[in-house]
Amino acid sequence: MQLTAKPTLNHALLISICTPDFKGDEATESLAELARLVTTLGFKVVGTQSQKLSSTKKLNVLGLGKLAEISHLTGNKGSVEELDDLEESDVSDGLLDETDFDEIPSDNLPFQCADVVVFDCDLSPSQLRNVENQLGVEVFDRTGIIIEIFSRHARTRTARLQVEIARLNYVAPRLRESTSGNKERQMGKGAGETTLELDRRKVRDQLADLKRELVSVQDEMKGRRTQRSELFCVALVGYTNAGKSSMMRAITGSDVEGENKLFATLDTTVRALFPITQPRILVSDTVGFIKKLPHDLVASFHSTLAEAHDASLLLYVVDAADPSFRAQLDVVHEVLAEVGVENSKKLLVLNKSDQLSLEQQQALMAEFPDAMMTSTRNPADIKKLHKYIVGIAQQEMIEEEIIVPYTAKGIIGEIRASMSVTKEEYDYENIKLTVRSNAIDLERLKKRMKNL
Ligand SMILES: Nc1nc2c(ncn2[C@@H]2O[C@H](COP(=O)(O)OP(=O)(O)OP(=O)(O)O)[C@@H](O)[C@H]2O)c(=O)[nH]1
Ligand SMILES: [Mg+2]
Repeated sequence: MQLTAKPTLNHALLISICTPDFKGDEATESLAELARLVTTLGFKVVGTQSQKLSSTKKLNVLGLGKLAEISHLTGNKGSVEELDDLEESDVSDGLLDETDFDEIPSDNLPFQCADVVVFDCDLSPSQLRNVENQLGVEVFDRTGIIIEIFSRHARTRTARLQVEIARLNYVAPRLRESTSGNKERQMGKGAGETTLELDRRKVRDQLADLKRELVSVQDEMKGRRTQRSELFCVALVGYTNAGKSSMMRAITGSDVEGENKLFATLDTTVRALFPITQPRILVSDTVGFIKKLPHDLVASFHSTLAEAHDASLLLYVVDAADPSFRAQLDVVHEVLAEVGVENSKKLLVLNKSDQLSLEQQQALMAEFPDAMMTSTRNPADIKKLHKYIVGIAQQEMIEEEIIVPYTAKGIIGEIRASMSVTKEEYDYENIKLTVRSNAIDLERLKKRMKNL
């Protein structure tokens, strides 16, 4: 198993282990999602296979029959033939009887040999090594795939650091498994230290360095957030590919990248709502979520999601055209609760309405009466959302009357540039402005007025 992906096109065979935990179509949906993940990574899916198991905890995750079948589909490169000679009873008792195997009907045979096998579940380091030896091809589990995508998509220093920490945490136990028994001495090792111990020490040191660096970067980010804290902030949160970045681009008039691939955004971007309001309203785009998001990755995105934590309004963007959006929304709620985001006002945004019929849209609005139906491709919807956001921001503002002498021209200009002026009255010496703004800005203004 290798985590530094190769640029060559890999032909992937996907394997679903159907445990009793899966309900209804969950296994099929999850496998379809895995196919999208694997495609995002640049692999070509050449086939899918499924195996029914009582649990994924046993050392051998594949039964003999299935193993032989998959070995055939991957070019018989591993040690599986030896297993053919074994009796069924010699194999892990976690497997159900061969007759109990319940194939997903969508199983299809690859038209070409697969050189990578991807499991739609997490495998322990020993399970992974076992099956890799049996098949003789590279094997990934779901977490491995997600971490690989995150590694490739991370652009800023913070995202890179967070992903690298998660990757090393994932690699560390696999490193132990893959090099155990190697007692060779190497340069740079301490007395009596094995290669494995040396490798582990290197990973530990690297992790410590990365964590230190992350803390300093996070302090910087925190500083920047504090500077903005008096402004009304909106955060776009949701499942990967729901359309958050597209929405961000539409409501801020910016060129934030939005792509039809999973986890296009790994860094938080912050922009002002457009058309610009007084005071400005900030919008932040965040990392997308996915089912079974590795725990380390959730933890590592804690700081990225701090934007959502500080937001006064959360827009839960869902791809309403995806039949599994309700389950996806549950995942979003779970992850946000896990990172401690449960504050603020919320709006459910049923996006991609252009993909729905009128009847489907009406049914969804009846099911979610408080939601807003949008398409990022419809300017009228973007206007409606802009108006909604401004309305909520206004509710949070305080109205005050400020009397400014005509002589203080600078201050009048500043008020107009940073606050919403709802009324103006003029007398001989002063201008009386009714303004709406946040408490901090108003306090600051009043202090300055006193010193005039
Ligand atoms: N039909 C349709 N497609 C949309 C709409 N909004 C976004 N998309 C498409 O959906 C895909 C994903 O959009 P993104 O904006 O990248 O999604 P995201 O939520 O930011 O995804 P991550 O960054 O991976 O979390 C892109 O191909 C968009 O063009 C919409 O309203 N209608
Ligand atoms: Mg995005």
